[in-house]
Amino acid sequence: MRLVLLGAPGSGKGTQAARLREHLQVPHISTGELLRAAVAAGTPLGVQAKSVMESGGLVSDDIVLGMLEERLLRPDAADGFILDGYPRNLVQARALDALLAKIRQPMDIAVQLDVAQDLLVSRLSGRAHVEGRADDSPEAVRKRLSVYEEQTAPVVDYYRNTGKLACLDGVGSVDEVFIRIVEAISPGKDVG
Ligand code: B4P
Repeated sequence: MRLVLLGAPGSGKGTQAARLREHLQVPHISTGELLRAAVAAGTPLGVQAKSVMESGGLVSDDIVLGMLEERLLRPDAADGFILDGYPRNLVQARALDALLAKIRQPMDIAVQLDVAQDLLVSRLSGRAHVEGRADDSPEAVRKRLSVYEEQTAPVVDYYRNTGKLACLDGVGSVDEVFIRIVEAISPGKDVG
């Protein structure tokens, strides 16, 4: 299965993708994690991405697409993947369609996790205390949420128009949300 997870920062994409990887036995590809690994390794790409990420902005489309293409072409992604954190704007959504057409792996479903803004803020500030991620600071979180509204929310309509979108309630325990996703992606389930 080729699945895209959509949702605001803090909506639970990374959390659910980790569980879906076990369930579907396909790799979890997170552009945020790929970028954080590049930053930690101090690669030229990481050096370029670091300050943008810490401020809560989006890294340039070209950098992220190149990184994603390289990852999707690895053999472990040949039978499917869970894509988390990409696409984040309409340019990326169109680039993904073109890339998947090129490698003949059309997407099966996009799942959007819907969570109210005040809960997103409280989840991310909780993570800031536990993990100390630089982009979970209050200023960066504000910026990430406004970038989401302006640039990423239109991607949801883009997928709605393809008839491949499942919009799910992302509020509840991690288990409850997981069960909703598994039901939505089960064979024969009508989406769109
Ligand atoms: P990401 O790593 O994608 O960060 P995120 O949106 O915060 O999502 P994440 O998956 O980490 O968090 P989750 O909601 O699971 O991106 C980081 C940065 O990288 C971006 O700001 C950008 O700069 C850059 N970037 C990434 N992709 C890019 C792209 N395509 N183009 C350009 N730039 C890009 O979890 C959040 C918290 O909620 C956790 O603490 C979790 O424990 C908690 N939580 C989850 N589910 C819960 C539940 N059901 N109940 C209670 N808490 C829950």
